[in-house]
Amino acid sequence: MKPEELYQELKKYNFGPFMGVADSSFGGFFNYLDTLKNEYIPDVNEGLAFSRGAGSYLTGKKPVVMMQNAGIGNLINPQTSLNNLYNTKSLLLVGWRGNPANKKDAPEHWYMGENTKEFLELANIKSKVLESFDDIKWANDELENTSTVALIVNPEFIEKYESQHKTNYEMSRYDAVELIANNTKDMIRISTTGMISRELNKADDAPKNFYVIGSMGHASSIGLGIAKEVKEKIIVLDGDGAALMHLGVLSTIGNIKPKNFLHICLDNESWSSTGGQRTTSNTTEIKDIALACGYTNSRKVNDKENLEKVIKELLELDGPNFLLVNVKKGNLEDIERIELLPEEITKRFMEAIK
Ligand SMILES: Cc1ncc(C[n+]2csc(CCOP(=O)(O)OP(=O)(O)O)c2C)c(N)n1
Repeated sequence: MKPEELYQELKKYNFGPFMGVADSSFGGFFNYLDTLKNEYIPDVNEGLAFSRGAGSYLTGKKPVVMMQNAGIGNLINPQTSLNNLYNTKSLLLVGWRGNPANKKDAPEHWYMGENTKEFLELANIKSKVLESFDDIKWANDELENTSTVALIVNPEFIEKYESQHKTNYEMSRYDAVELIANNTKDMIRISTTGMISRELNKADDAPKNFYVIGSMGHASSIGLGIAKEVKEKIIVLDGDGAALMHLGVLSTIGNIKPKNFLHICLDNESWSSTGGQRTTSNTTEIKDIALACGYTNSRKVNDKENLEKVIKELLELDGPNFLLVNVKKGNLEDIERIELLPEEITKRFMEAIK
């Protein structure tokens, strides 16, 4: 199905506005919507997209909330205690990563992939796999009787559409990751979901690397849990999308004030891992938020020379320290998945930091 056809069909039933967090399964639909005026704004996490949708429903709209099935985790609370309780309504489009019928997806998608329908059902959300325009009519009809209905989208079912979102930065994310890796050798490094972990794995795989391949937005919290218990430096490699998804943790970090904590955010103003859709980081000064939350030092760089200089400086200073690195959107071509299974990452990491 072409993104523009899906959009036009949804408009026949007056659906809109559109909101959510991108999924590579149907990243093209996000990219298409972003070319339209006033139809779509990205959110920081799926739960907040959903409650924004509830707000728009209260004004008479028919919101469409879009997400990867991983985002169902962020959705459960506002679904069970907002839409389900108040009968505010939303149509969900949910990307089906880890669908057991498809060839093997990455490990972070296995459990949710096998249980997507069950999770939705348990949250009182009726669902159907999107296969034709009839399913949109079905969803529209169902919304007469219930608060939230989901159309599950198989990867590749919606055709690709190139992202039109442009940014102005020069340094590639991989160059930044490599430089950071070279300057933090043998340190404990916690890297975020998506390509940033893959790029760290390629640049300098090491036993003290903990790759957070799922749980988007949780890398800094994992790092914080470790930082409180060990004396060694902890380097967290975050993305802007991931940092924004659970930005509240900056307050906990600033409150606990671990001296050994360096939080680096690679900000490309995009969800590059899912196709380069824009995030809202261009209007949010995360560096200043970190400082306002109680980080000790917070800096921003956008070229290799300064990146190296500032990392060296921050590693010498007591933390928690924050470094925002502006990088180009885009991923290293043909980068491999991390070979180690998540449980092997845990075992190797625990041995290494003993
Ligand atoms: C809860 C949740 N929502 C969505 C996703 C899909 N997802 C994986 S990586 C990613 C983008 C991460 O963006 P960012 O942190 O900015 O890093 P970048 O890829 O741009 O380097 C998204 C949206 C996910 N894994 N989990």
